[in-house]
Amino acid sequence: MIDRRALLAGLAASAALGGAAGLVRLGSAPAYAEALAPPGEAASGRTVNATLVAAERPRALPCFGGVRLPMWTYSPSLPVPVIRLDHGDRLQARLVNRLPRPEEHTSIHWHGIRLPNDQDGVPYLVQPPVLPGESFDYAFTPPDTGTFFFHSHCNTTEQLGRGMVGVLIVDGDTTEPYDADEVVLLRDWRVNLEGGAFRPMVTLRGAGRAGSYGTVRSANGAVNPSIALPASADCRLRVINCDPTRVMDLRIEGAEACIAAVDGVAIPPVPFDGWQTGPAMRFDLVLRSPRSGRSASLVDVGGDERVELARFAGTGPDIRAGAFDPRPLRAARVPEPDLAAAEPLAFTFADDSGLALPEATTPPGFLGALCLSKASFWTINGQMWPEGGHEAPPPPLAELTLGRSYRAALTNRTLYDHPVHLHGHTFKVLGSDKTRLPVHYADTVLLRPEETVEVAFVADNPGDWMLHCHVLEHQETGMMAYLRVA
Ligand SMILES: [Cu+2]
Repeated sequence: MIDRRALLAGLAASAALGGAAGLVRLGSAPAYAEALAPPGEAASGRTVNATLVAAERPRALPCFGGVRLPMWTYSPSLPVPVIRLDHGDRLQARLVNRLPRPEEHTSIHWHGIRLPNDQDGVPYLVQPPVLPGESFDYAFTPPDTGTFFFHSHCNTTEQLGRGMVGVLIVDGDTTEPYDADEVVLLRDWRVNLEGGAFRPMVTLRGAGRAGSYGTVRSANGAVNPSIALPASADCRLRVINCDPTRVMDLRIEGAEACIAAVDGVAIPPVPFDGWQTGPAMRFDLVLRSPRSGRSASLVDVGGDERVELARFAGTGPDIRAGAFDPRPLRAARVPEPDLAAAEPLAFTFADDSGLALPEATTPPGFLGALCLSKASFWTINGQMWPEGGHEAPPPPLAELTLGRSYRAALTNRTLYDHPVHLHGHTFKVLGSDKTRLPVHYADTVLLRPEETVEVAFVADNPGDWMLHCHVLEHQETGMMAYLRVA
């Protein structure tokens, strides 16, 4: 149970820090300070049931240009299933494995949800792998509202690469309804459309460098779609980067917007001037949509050339005439770390410098059942996720005391980006030695080359929790470990 006074004190401190940096509009503070009640108090008594059948379903997404590809998905819903809960609802989800390849086991990791360890979906570590023909039942009540997603946690490069992703939204964080609420799911696809096939999801060259990029970029399964929004309205956009590989530098052109949540966790609205968004990272924008007949764009300026990913078209009569002053979300209930008493930790993300990076582009051949590649390139604190893989996991990288606050320096000693994800907990992101960021909370933190980001968190969730890079080829070639909280 969170101490409400401690939570509010922490929020006031965050607002003061942000205010000092000139980023937080003070007018937003009172509504933002209306913290969410714990789901126990808000419990709806409702259970939402979902059945997710992992199977091969040949489909032609709009971004495939009419070509059907052997997608692996959780449901016939395209581009992905969206599970929507109210805060306090219990989710009961049955995963059925009907994947066509013998021994292609799977599981579901509910990314960013602070759930009980045995629901976290990491095969071998917290649950048995779910083999073809088998099923597994998940049940939990998400403690936080926000924008989340789910995916498998073994051979994820291929399973997610072929389409096995879903969105999980927990409602109940608005202080006033927005005029629209849209998911914008961003990802690339590694496809050979002429050949009607997926390209190999893993290459040695990619795995040892920035990852193997997709060849077709998409938003909600389409190339640069036009998303209709009510005109001149305050619209919530839930932007999710579920790409296996690509870090996007996302901007809005042609409209005013504020960032209202990062990785599902509300922050006082901050004017949006771009967000470096690594794989698995999300943010919620409130966008004043264009006037009727006009459009705005979501663009990625992170690569060699600017790429327009989606357009937002103002449709119907203009809704709002006044100045853009979006309502904040209600404050989250992530426990506030005690920085004065926090124990220091340091995690260094590096490459195995003894190894020359190969030029070959042949797939290294994944040991599917062990959840790791034969090739290893990456380390955390000098340790590589070893050959025994998930089935015979190494000792934990660190053993943390249940209930204690920790302050961790996450350092990238490589030439490549690493979005670092910790399961079962949410970081408070304190600062970076390279990038200026508002104080915010996140479950996945992007480390640029040679950057150190300081985070803090309360180890309040007992169990074994993965800490890994979310560039999936990096994860599967060594950059993976776990922390034990007991
Ligand atoms: Cu990485």
